[in-house]
Amino acid sequence: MEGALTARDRVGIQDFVLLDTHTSETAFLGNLKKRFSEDLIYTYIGTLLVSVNPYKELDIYSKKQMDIYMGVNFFELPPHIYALADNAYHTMMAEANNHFILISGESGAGKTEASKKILQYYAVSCPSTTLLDSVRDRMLVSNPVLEAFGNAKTLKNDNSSRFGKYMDIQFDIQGDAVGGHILSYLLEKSRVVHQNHGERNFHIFYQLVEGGEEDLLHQLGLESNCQHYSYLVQDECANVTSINDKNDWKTVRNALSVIDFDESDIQHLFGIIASVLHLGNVQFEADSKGYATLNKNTELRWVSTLLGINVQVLQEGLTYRKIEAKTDEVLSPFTVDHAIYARNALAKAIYGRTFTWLVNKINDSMENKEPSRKTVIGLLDIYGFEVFYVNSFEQFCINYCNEKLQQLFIQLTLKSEQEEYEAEGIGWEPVQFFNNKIICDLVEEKHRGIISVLDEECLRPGEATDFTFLEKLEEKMGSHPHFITHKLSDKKIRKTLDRGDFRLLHYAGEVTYGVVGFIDKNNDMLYRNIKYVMRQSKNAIVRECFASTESDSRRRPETVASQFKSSLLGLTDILMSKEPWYVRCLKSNESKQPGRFDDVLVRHQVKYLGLMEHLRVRRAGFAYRRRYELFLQRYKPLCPATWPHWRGVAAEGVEVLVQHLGYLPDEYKMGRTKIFIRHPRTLFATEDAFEVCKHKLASRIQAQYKGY
Ligand code: AD9
Ligand code: MG
Repeated sequence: MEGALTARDRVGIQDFVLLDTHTSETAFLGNLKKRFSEDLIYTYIGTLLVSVNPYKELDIYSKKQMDIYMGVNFFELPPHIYALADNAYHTMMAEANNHFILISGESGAGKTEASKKILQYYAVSCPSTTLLDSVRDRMLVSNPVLEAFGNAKTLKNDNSSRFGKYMDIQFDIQGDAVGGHILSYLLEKSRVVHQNHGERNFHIFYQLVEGGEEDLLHQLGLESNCQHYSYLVQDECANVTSINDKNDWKTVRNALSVIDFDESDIQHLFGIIASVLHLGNVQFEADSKGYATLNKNTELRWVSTLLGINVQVLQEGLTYRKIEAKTDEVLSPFTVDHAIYARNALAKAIYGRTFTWLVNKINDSMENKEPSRKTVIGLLDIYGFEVFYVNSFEQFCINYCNEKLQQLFIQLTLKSEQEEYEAEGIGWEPVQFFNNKIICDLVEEKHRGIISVLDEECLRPGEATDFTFLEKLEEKMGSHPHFITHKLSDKKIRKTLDRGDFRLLHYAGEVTYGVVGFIDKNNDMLYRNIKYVMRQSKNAIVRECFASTESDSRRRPETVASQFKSSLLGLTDILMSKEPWYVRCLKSNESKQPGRFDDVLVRHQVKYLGLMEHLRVRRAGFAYRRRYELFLQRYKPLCPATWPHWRGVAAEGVEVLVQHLGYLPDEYKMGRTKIFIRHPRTLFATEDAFEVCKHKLASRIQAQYKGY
């Protein structure tokens, strides 16, 4: 009988910790599915937020909704990304420390959307002054600009992030959002010159060609037709129903003026985008000796005009390599294949460096120069785990990055949580979990990991090939339980592998990588003479991008994978110094259909993201812990025996205090240095009492609690 259904039957449980059936995967999925069918895409596991992509617009992100969540205790309202954002914000304000929100999940699960919602919440809801409005506007519009240059349609997601993004949002002591800073990670540059079937190049190219004003296109020598550009038509999917390039162009164009771009910056920036398109159309022919020549060079002329580089110099840069002999320089001509390679390398370099320039420019515009104390909330939105039919170096890097973030999650939740109970002497039944450290080591270990083997091969130019790299891997990794190749596998598995493949058993599933292109992409070579040529550019951005900050010495530059590895280690350090919050995004189905919940797909993600283990630790564990001294310092006005001073040992003061507040024995435990509180509700009640008390004793207390 419909009427007999309770709200709980209908909408499920909003916090898995409260799910009273035993913590089985089936009960977990049942609850997620029930909520999803009611358009309730968010569910908590304690303070962790699980989000299931609805693939349809929901009316839950209005200003009115933001107001509802502002300053309200986490568990009093239905789960929402705003509640998590608000909780992180208020904790940051109360504790005056730095936080970060780790948003994870596979490609298309909804990470970028979640990170945008959080940023909007801070920009719209936090206290404001007119002066600050411009900083906030810039923070907000930085998104469409970076997405235009750094996102693209893939087979998994029409707006897939092809770079990793970590953004600090800075707050001043009053809680105003006063500035921002972005760190970007490894852009998938190869997309500029090549896209797999069914995928597109970066959005900005289509936006410019489809949406650019007639005058502008004329100035840039562009035709208003994507089909004309070989870098855009490789997969013949320029039009995507979910994307409106013309409208997006207007948004980006408008955003650029908000972020302090003057007309000359804009002209130079679009000059670069257009020059990349023209470069893609530059064709070479073989002369009688088989060397590359340029027959029809209209396209090259456009590149030359737009970049402000002499056409002869440019042509020479694309068809010859300068080799420095003992006393002289010798020009060595390219074959056609070689020239195409050099042309593509140049297009990738120009685009990649311009992207970095753009991030720096956006950072300048969001910078807050006030020297006052600031705290930050960091937002991490990276490319999600991905498996395609063909996987290459790019997927290897992206999936390695996801392994690292999973490892961080494990360290901060499952592992350290349990280690802390042990260290604090809290009785505890350990929860078993799969630790993916073994896969991280397989990829990154010094001298022995896949990246080291690849780097070693990259040091043997002329001798090493992608296949010798594979052989070395087989020698070194042979018996590793997460690594197989055609040669190393048994008959049944061998059928599923090509001779040029290696397969990694990632935490999120198996991925087969084709080795072709690994050495080349890891070296990311750009001939020195073409770099010199670029430095002569009259286009200010190009000149800046190729300015000789990188040493011209003969020392080998760090390889792409090694650079990426170091930047991820740096990121881990940044995150480890802050307090974590988690959003785990789940993909509801593979075909991007609104409202469809694919049980098998969701179950798989719940498994590999370790959500059940997290729930078990949470249910049996303690949501909140604080050092005795800090806990007492904050809440001592709530008990006559501890106010205004407790003269004894802090732990005893805390015991007196919580007895006075009526904590039940099951609700908390006393560790060696900290009090552990099982459920946030208990703490929220204490916090509410503290707020009331603060108002009552306003002047006396507030003097003591300045800064809280
Ligand atoms: V990737 O790793 O960058 O390839 P993301 O970032 O995880 O991936 P994204 O946020 O881009 O995925 O979401 C993919 C698409 O799902 C969006 O373009 C939306 O169409 C859809 N989506 C995601 N989250 C929501 C939501 N909260 N409400 C409605 C959503 N639609
Ligand atoms: Mg994304």
